[in-house]
Amino acid sequence: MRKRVVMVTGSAGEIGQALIETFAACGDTNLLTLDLRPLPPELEGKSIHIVGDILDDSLLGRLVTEYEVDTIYHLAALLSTRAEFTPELAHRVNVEGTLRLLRLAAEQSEWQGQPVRFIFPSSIAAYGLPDLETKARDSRVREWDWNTPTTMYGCNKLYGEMLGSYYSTNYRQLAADRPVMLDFRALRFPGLISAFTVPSGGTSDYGPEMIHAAAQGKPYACFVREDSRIPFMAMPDAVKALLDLAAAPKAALSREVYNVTSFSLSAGEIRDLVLEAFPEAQITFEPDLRRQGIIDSWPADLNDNPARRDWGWSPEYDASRTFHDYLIPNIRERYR
Ligand code: AKB
Repeated sequence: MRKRVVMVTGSAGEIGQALIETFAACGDTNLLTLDLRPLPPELEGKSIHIVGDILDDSLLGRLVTEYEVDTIYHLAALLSTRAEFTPELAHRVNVEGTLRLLRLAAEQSEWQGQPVRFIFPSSIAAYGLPDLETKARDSRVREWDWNTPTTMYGCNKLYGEMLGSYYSTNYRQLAADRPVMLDFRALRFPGLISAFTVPSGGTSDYGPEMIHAAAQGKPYACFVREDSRIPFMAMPDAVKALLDLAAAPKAALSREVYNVTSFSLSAGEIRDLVLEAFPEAQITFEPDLRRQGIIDSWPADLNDNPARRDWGWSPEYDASRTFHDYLIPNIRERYR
């Protein structure tokens, strides 16, 4: 008999590692994790980990002969800055990879006779505001506002959302016998900040990089202007959002894609919070005009009312708790 599992792609990444820790702490889920890289030693044994590529059809084929997939957290992606340097590779991983996982979930749903849940982290990169005046005016964007991304990653995420919607509502719409379809749910995340991992390849990375550099006594030159403002979220809230959305009753959901956010800070405000904890920190601002352009096109804040209303989304970490209770003590400990 095939083993029933929850599958996590991109599991060696920032969200993946935090998700594995959370599942392992509950102890009642068989986790099948997949990534190009092995997991860090502290996560070994907490999942059945496969080192492999989501673009490898024969690997995916082999996995479904051995496992019955209950839910997929499809986290594998190339982030926004990295994707601008390798746009075609980003398209392959972010779009073709997502398509392959959606097809796997569609086949599993049909074979099991019940919908496989497909949880997809999207991003504020799905938005593209045309200028700073609009960004200041339309500060709390709704899901359907400004879906005009300027980056390859943003285009990939927006299209990934649309593909997920297609597979969950219109897949094989002309077939005489409509299959059982998958259950697609997506979150548009703000910039995420973890105390335990440092991001790579993103454009919102200046937030976490500033904090991790200060804790190590390293100078940090922030690549965006002091007044640059985007929303952020602490990693424990990101994991909570994924799990809460996955657990929500289908009937409560009025949409497939939900904004979620916690707090919004300018780069200068992050610097001030970092200086409170690390008064010796050397933080300067040396904007890189190209990366600045990406941040300027992302919203200053998100309207997450539908998530609050439909499935009770409520972050547990505001800016103060994120810094004082989560980031500063854990990061201090990490670099001690
Ligand atoms: C990035 O900067 O690319 C990501 C994101 C906001 O999705 N952190």
